[in-house]
Parts: sequence; C-alpha cells; structure tokens
Amino acid sequence: MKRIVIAFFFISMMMTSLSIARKVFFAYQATENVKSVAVIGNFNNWSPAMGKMKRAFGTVWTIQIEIPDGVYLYNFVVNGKIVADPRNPKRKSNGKGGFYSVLTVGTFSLPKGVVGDGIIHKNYVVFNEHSRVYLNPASTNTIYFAIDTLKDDVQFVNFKADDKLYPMTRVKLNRYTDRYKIIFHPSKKEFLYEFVLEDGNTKVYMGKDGVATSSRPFTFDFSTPTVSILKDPDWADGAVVYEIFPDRFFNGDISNDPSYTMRWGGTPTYDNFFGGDLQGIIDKIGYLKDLGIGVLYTTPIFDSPSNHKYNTRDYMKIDRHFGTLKTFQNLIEILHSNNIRWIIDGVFNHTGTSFSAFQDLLKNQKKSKYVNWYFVKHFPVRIESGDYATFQNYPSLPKLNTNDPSVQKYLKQVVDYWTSKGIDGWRIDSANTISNSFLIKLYGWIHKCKPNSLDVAEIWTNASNWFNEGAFNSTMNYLFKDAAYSYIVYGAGAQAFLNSTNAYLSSYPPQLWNSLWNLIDSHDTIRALTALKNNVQKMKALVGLQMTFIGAPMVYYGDENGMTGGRDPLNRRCMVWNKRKWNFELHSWYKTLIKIRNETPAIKVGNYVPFLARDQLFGFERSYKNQDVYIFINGGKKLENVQTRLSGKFRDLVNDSIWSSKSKPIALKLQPYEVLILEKMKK
Ligand SMILES: [Ca+2]
Ligand SMILES: [Ca+2]
Repeated sequence: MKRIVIAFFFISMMMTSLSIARKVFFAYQATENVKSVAVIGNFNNWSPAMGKMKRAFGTVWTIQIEIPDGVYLYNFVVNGKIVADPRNPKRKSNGKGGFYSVLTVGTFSLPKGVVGDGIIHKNYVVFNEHSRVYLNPASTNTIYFAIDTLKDDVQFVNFKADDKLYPMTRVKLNRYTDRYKIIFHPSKKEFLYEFVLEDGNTKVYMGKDGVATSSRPFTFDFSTPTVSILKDPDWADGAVVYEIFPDRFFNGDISNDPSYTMRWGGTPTYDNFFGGDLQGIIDKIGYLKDLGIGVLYTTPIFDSPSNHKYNTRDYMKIDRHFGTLKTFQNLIEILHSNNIRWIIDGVFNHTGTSFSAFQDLLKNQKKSKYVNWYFVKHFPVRIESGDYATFQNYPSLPKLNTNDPSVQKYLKQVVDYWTSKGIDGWRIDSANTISNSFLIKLYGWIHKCKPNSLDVAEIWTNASNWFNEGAFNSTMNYLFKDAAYSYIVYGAGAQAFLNSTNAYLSSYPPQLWNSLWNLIDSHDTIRALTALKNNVQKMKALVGLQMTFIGAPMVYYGDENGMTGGRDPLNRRCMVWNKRKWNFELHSWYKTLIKIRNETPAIKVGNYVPFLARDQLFGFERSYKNQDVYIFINGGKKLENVQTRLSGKFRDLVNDSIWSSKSKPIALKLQPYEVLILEKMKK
C-alpha cells in the first residue's frame, strides 16, 4: 500500500525502589500520519484514555506507567486500531486470529543451571509439538526439531526417533535459555520420537507426559501432522525479483491510454497517469531477460480508478488502461517462455469505494446484503472515514471484513480465477492488518490451486509469527533493507548488519531463507540512490551486498539505471528508456552481479556463513556442494587492508582475474565501497 505503519517497540523496566509497583516505559514508533497512540492492558482496565501516549521524539510515542509486579496482557491502539506490540515476541492468541502482547513486571529469580550436577530443571524444558518453533517440517524428508532447556543445565540432549538416537546441537538462545537443534530426515510417513536429556547420572525424557523418567514418545504422522509442511517453490530460491509499477514502466499500447495521460517522463503526482501497461512489459521482455531476472512482481493490475490501483473497483477484471484478459494471458505466456515467474498483487485488506459491494452498501444502507462486508460504524454510511473502518484513515479505502464467510467465498473465487490462469503467486498487500486466520485460509486456497506458488507477505517487521502459523512462504524483507541501510547508508558498521540479519534469520524457518525478498527500496520507500544522496559508489556496495546475501534480491524498476526519487509520488517516476540518461556504471554493475548470482549456485542458494564484521568491513562465505565463495564488502570510505585466512587459488568473479597464494594466506586491499567475490578454485 501507500504508507505502512513501520512499528517498532520496546519495553524497558526501571526499578524505582524495592516497592512492588514499578515504572514501565512504553514506546511505539509510528509514521507521520498517525494521530493517536495508546497502550491498553489489564493494568489499566484496557482504557485508551488511561494509556494515552505522547509524541516524544520524531514519530515515537511514549508513556510511563506504574504497574505492580505480575504478568499482564496489553496492546497498542494506533489511530483507533488495536495492534499487538510488533517488537515484543511474547504473545498470546486472543482467540480471534489476533494477539495480545505479554508483559512481565518484576524480578524473578531463575535457578542457575549447572552442567553435570545431576539436576535437570524440568520446568525450563520446553517443547511444543504444535509449534513450528520446535517442530518445523520443510518436506516429507526434512524436519527441523528444537527443544529448550535452562542455560548450562544439561550435558547433552539426544533426539530419539524409532529407537535410534541422534545427538542435538546446542545454540545459545538468550541469557536464560539453551536451544538444542537437529535436522531430522525421516524415512517413514509416520514415526515415534522423543528427546532424551542427560546430566550427571540423571536421564529424563521429554515426550507425551512432558518431562518424565520413563519413555512415552510422541507420534508424528505426515497424513495428520501436528504442524504442516511449509516450503517455498524451488524456482523462488535465490531468484532475482523485479518490481514494476505498471503505469510507469512502458507504454506498449497508446490505444488504451487514459484520456488525461501525461507525457512520458513528466513529474508524477498522486493522481496523474502515464499510460504504461501490460503490453509495455511484453514489449520489454528482452530487456528483463537481458538483465537476468527470474521473477516479476507487479503492483495491482485489476480494475481501479487510481494510477496505483490499490483501491480496487473490480477484482475479476484487468484494468482497462493496463490491457485486457488477452494481454494478461499473453504476458504470462511470454514470461514463462523466458523462464520468468509472475507474482501479482492481492489487495484484500480493503477495497475501493467504487467496488460493487461498497456501492451497494451506499445505496441500500442497512438493507444492503453487503453490510457485513465492511465494518460500518453508523448509518447512514457516506464516503467519510468516521462512517466505517478504513485502511490508515483513508475514506477511499474501506476495510474489508475478511472474516465474513461471504467475503471469503468471494475472495476465494478471485484467487482461484487468477491463479488458475497461470500466475505463479501472490504478494498480499498490508498483510499485517489482515487477520491471521484469513491469511492461513488464503495460503491454502492459493496452494491448492497451484502447489508450486509463492505467497509473499507485505510485512515490514519480523514475519516469524506469520511463517510459524503457515500464513506465507515469503515476505518483502524490509528487515534486510533496514539492516543494509544501517550498515551502508548510515555507516553503523558491519556488526550492526550482522546482528540484525542474524536476528531475523534465526527466527525464520530455514527452508524459506532463500526466497525472502531482500529489497533496498520499493514503491513505498524513497529510492535507494536518493537515500544515498546519489553516491554511486555506495550504491554499488549496497547492491553488492544485496546480490550476494542469502535470499532473493528484489530490484525496483529503474534502480539499475540510476533512477532517483524521494517519497511517493516521486519514487514512481516513469522508467528511463533513453540510454543517454542512464548511469552505465550502475547498469553494468547490476548486470555483472545478477549474472554472477545466476551462474553461481553457492551465491544463489548456498549456505551462508559470516566470518568478518569489523567496522565497515563485512566478509561471508557462501557454499554449495563443492563450490566455496568468499565475499568481502568494504561499506566505508577508507581503504581497508584485510588479512584473510584464505590460501590457494581463487577466481575473482567481479574482475575476472586470479588470486593465488601457495603458502601464506591472501592479504587483500579493499578500495572504499569495493565488493570482492572470490571463488575457490579446485585445481
Ligand atoms: Ca544441571
Ligand atoms: Ca497505454
């Protein structure tokens, strides 16, 4: 959508004395158009008036409340809408598809774990056969298992399946908890499993009875799984995604232009049109192919009165200014014959006011059979934001009640219709404002119709809850953007990038890592080159990082030619086709890196192991089967000397040269913002 609430949140507790009530500080980061924020919970009778927050700095809203020791549920109320705290991972279902955030106030003393003392603190052993955090099937022969214990409490944990023992690997989860993991490859459709924990002379089982001294294993059966298989299609792994805003890409058919079409290349406003269309994408297929993209993502293409088409008028029709059903089918055909997949935009959180159901509501008011399709606040309903729930207070975007059975029936038809026409998946607009129960159904419809499809969330924060519930198999990975910007745009160091990316990767199902849409900008942000104040060298480092990192890099149309632009509408300028206006240095950099990615399985889909994060220097390894590739990025303006541990012969994939060192490890010099990609040569 146009502007999304980027929410971050933190709690910090300040003990004022040893008294029971403590001051709890709440903060919430909103966007410019947010007018009110409150915190509500069972510590203030769920009263927005009592929890009214104040704008403290920038768009951050805060409040400090005295709360007695205890455990509480709370939410934020942002512009009248209730949201769970996006920054607090502790959540509890509200039973309606949403969540409460959980707050613990007060000190609590954890027992101290000791390895080898024969004591295993049972209450801190956690496994849940219904949670993807602990049991995550990626296919019928790969399941990721995990179990938590108190930190430093047990000597080892074995995973036991059908009477065979497999040692689990310990990872430190946080200050209090150790997590043990294993990737299990079952050979049968149904098997018995449990965990065996040992410390000193003590041995306990985690099974159907919880932690017990005798064995009573769980059963896992793929025909009635406690957690269903979640996977992404192979074609999505590591592919380069290209985002097109159709009105601005290319005008391939002037006969369908709106009568008020502007001259190509003019200044975009919120509501002017430039005549771009689906035929334009067909005409430029050679360009997309030459660039090396594997997936096309188009912003909405269904009938809608606006240039962005996020206010749908008719979900069953291609917008007449974009083409016909025939053009749509031609585009699918030409994309597929060039081995490019197509993801279309699904806007199901809200409709436009010209959508037939909303029109019927306006006309028939209380008698309309579509009354339950929207959240009417009072009658008569007019096109005013106080009359019904909206998307971010825009009266033009009435919120659709996706929990209503007849709405669901309708949207299933929509999804089935377009999916069966051959598209490869959906990007779901404003997914964070749609109920999870609906999103899970939607995922099921899409995958039933086309099992090999990609269902991409528009979620700007950590999407692990959605992945864990099986609501999506990819996301627009704004967390990558945030991390990459903090490193290269704001110069906060490679360690900051590493910490942030590790945080999301470790919380996401590993089988989805390769298909996360790693973007550096989109139709909802300023363009990356503009954020970099037109510094092409920095842009090259940023793109170098994006194109070599684990995931599916997403290119916003025109970035590859040096297009710039501030906030909407300036980030949606017409594609520059006049090559004299291109930045060729950038264009050839994009082509080089995309080619390297597409031709190097280690970079495209390989393992990712970071090994260097020092100041603005970042180094990581990508490996796949016999291929090992080492990437070095200088994200700063100083010349950097790097003493590597690499010796032998390496091919420099960027400069197409050979690095060789027989005995001594290779020493590198990295120019400011230089990106070096070295592939180990076997002979
Ligand atoms: Ca112990
Ligand atoms: Ca046109």
